[in-house]
Amino acid sequence: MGNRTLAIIKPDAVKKNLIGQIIKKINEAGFNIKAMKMVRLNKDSAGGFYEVHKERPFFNNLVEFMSSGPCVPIVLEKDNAVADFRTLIGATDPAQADNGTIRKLFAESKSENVIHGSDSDENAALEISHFFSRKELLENYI
Ligand code: FUP
Repeated sequence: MGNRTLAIIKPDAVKKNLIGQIIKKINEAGFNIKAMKMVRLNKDSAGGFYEVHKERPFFNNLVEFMSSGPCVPIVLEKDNAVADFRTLIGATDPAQADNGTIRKLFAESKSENVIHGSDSDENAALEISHFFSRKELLENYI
């Protein structure tokens, strides 16, 4: 078991039926799936998740987009999970992302860029708790 990061397969990728291809890339890069679900965020929840960006000009669009359809939050485990997952997804703007990254392969714009990855261990812990209860993370029954 390594450390953890939070991924979200965003609504654009879900609409384009890319969930399977994206999870395949994630597993091939050595990440293990610890927890996963499909949810539809409302605007309050999407705004809360991206609270750090609330003064930015793109905030309203971001909240609109992230609540526009279901998304797939996933808790991933790997040594060096946060940094390695940021490398795997590539730059925020797919036009700037390295070849072979998930955003380069599948995303079309900076605002609708297919996937989220936590940017620090501290934020990973906060973001995981936004979506998953202790029970969902630690126990395997419902
Ligand atoms: P990232 O860490 O790569 O997901 O990027 P940021 O945390 O900087 O931004 C979070 C999300 O805000 C992006 F995924 C998409 C959106 N965004 C824009 O729409 N426009 C921008 O100029 C920057 C970010």
